[in-house]
Amino acid sequence: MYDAFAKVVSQADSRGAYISASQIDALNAMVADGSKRLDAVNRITSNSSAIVANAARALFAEQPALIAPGGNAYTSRRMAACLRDMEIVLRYVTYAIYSGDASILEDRCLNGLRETYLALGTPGASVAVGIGKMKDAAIAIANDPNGVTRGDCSALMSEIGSYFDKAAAAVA
Ligand code: PEB
Repeated sequence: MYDAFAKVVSQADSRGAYISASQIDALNAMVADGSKRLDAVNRITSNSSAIVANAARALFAEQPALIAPGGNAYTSRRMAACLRDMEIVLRYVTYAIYSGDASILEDRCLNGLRETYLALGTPGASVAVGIGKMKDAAIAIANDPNGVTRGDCSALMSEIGSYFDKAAAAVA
């Protein structure tokens, strides 16, 4: 498991090289913009229940077969498992945002998830749709200019989007 700093160190070490000036510049920029990152994590974390519940509602409105008898989210037990899964993915995405690196998301959440869903008979493509809806909601919340110092958050927002995309692609 890496963060943005440990990854650079590990890559330099495996080459037996010093950390390059461009790598230092990139990490320096990440530190300089660090409050944006922490604000984004804080906002997503503190709205996580709403992000999950709204994404799930929208998913079931689009794909009602999931909650009809025989569906993959039918019965309270499966519904609970589904909401829990979405919450797990969102939580790991927040870890990736915080550390500026996708490895914790990849290693501890996405690795083997497609195979798990195949074995369970859970439709990965539907999970991916749910993740896409969480992405839109999370970015809308994280990118809200009200209540924070205003600045350009476009790079951070596309980084955040990339973690959701990675999660969706891993199960679709
Ligand atoms: C992954 N999900 C489920 C299971 C596991 C995961 C391991 C089987 C064990 C259990 O039921 O608890 N667990 C989950 C995860 C990690 C982990 C991401 C990462 C660390 O440890 N059903 C739907 C939707 C979708 C869904 C499409 C969006 O109709 C999910 C939510 N996951 C779902 C369902 C089950 C499940 C299990 C319904 C239960 C399947 C079943 O028992 O029939």
